Amino acid sequence: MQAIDFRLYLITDRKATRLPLEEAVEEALKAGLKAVQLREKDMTDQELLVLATRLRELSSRYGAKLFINDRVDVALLVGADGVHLGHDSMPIPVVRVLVGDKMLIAKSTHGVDEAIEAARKGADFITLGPIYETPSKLMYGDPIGLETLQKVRKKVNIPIFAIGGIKVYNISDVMGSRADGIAVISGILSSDSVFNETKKYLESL
Ligand code: 3NM
Repeated sequence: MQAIDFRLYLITDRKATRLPLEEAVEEALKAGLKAVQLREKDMTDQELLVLATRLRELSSRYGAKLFINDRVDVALLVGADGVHLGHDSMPIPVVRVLVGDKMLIAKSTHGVDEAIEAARKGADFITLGPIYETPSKLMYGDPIGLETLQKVRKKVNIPIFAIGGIKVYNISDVMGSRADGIAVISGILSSDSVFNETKKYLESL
């Protein structure tokens, strides 16, 4: 089983960055990023596979882990390090049969019950959010706040990555509530310098 040896988990959204996505991801990798999730839900299968293949090459070159959102088939094809499942994805135990023990399985969760369920079903780690307001608020609902993070922490033993509105200035609050790491889209991808901002996040962690 692979180790969860990172605390900053960058999630892609090619619409959140002015740079071509591969360039933005490479900037973050150059700055020291060790885990990235490809999450582009509105691409054709062919486009997604091309991008996944390129991100696999890039992440391997920089010694970083690559996760693929939802698409177990794409994750297997490109030799990703893990797959990140959402609410409507295949169930964790089914995915475990497909990917075996060598690939990590992450699950998005939004509250105490979902987090407990993900851990029970065998997720290797979870994201939990949205902690704060996020640009994509409509999709994720109201912020759950640090209180929910603290509650989940008491109930699950697998690593928790806080997500949703995580910025450099609130990292210490989030980590103080005993998250194991943070997952970020806009704070990094929409910044003026992806390289500099990634450095700032990593330093604050
Ligand atoms: N998942 P930003 S919040 C992709 O709560 C995603 O599960 C969430 O974007 C959840 O870092 C979110 O720009 C968006 O706030 C995170």
